[in-house]
Parts: sequence; C-alpha cells; structure tokens
Amino acid sequence: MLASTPPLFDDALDAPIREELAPGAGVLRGFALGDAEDLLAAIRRVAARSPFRNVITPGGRTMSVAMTNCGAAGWFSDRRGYRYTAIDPETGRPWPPIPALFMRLARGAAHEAGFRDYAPDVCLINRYEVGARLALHQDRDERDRRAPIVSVSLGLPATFLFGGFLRRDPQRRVPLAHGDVVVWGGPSRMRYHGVLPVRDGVHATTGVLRYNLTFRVAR
Ligand code: MD3
Ligand code: FE
Repeated sequence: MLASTPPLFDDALDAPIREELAPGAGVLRGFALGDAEDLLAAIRRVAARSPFRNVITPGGRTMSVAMTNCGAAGWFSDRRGYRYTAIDPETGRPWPPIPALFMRLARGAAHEAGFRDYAPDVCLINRYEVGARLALHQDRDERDRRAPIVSVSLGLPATFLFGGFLRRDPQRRVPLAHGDVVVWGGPSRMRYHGVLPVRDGVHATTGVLRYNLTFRVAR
C-alpha cells in the first residue's frame, strides 16, 4: 500500500509571509512579532528623550496622530511647513539615534522584500489613540524617492488605505495587525495612502494604542 503523501507545506508554518499588494509593495505578516516587546521598550526609550507630540499642519490643524523620531533627522511640521530637521524643535537637541534593533528589523524586512543594503537615516514613530487617523497623502519630503519605506505596525489593528498616483484614484483597504511589516518601494513608493480612524479596542501589549514605525531614506 502507498504511504499517504505528506503535505507539501504546513499552512501555519510555511505559508508565504510575503503578500504582494502592487509592484514593489509587499506585506510581511507577523515579521516583527518576535521583537514586539523589545521594540516597544525601545520606543519608550526614544520617547523619554524626544517626547511624542501632536504637530500642527501648515494649514493650522493639530494632527490626531502623535509623533516622535529617531535618526539623523526627524519629520516635523508646523505653520511654516513639513520638513526634516536634524534637531528636535521641541527639545533643541538632536533626535535620539535609531536603536540597533530597529535597524536590524528594517534591513531584514527590506532584504526579505528584495531590497539590498537598505540604510534608512530616519525612523518616524507614529502613535495612534482610538479615533486617530492619517488623511490620504503622499510621502514627498524625502530626497531619495527610489529607496523603499519600511513600516512596522504594533498594537491595535488599523485599516490602511492604499491608493494610486492621483488623489482621486480608488483605494484598497489593507488590514494591518500587530507585528505586520510592509515594504513600500519601487513604483509604489509615490502612491497615495492613509490610515482610517483606529477603532476602539485594547491590545495585550500596547493597551489602547497603535504604533507605527516608518523607516525612510530622507537625506
Ligand atoms: C504606501 N504612516 O507616517 S507608513 C506616514 O501607519 C504614514 O502610520 C502610516 O503613512 C502609519 O507617512 C503607514 C506606510 C506607508 C508609507 C509610505 C508609503 C505606506 C506607503 C508610500 C507609498 C505607498
Ligand atoms: Fe505616509
């Protein structure tokens, strides 16, 4: 009698971790799960030096997402405009360095998605309370728009809007959960995107918060 054929792969263990959204854009489900607790501890250390703040847009609105940065530069906004600064305008001191774990994770994810030698110089840390959202926008403040952006989701889940190259283009809704990492590169780099208001909930490790780390080559 023939032995039963062993399964070619075990769904839970060997399922493809890379989900292609569009050319150059891929989700690595759960890629940061093993590092989540250490990432959150590192976020706390960064925020102890450069606290989270709700910046003002050039139009005069206070953003619902609170932000801080680490790296050689940080993203900042006030009435004068959006820009990267070497000094945290709130503290008058340089942004804290990117923690080694952040760097390993970002490089590992970029490599997994096919981008070699990824060397981000900026990590923007977004913190969402329930109801916080990010309106549809393009990331266009970076000098090098060929380098991918790596984003890491922690805590409460969110629905990411993934649009096209024009603001009015239709958007796909991509659910992003704790530990998911997305690499946005190649032709997808300049797509419009946003985050729907975070829904009410409690996460085991972050409580009522969602964090997103966004790595970029800015300068
Ligand atoms: C898709 N943050 O800070 S980064 C941002 O969840 C931002 O906080 C999102 O968008 C967040 O600017 C997620 C994901 C991202 C970044 C750049 C992209 C997605 C992108 C560029 C093109 C397409
Ligand atoms: Fe963005």
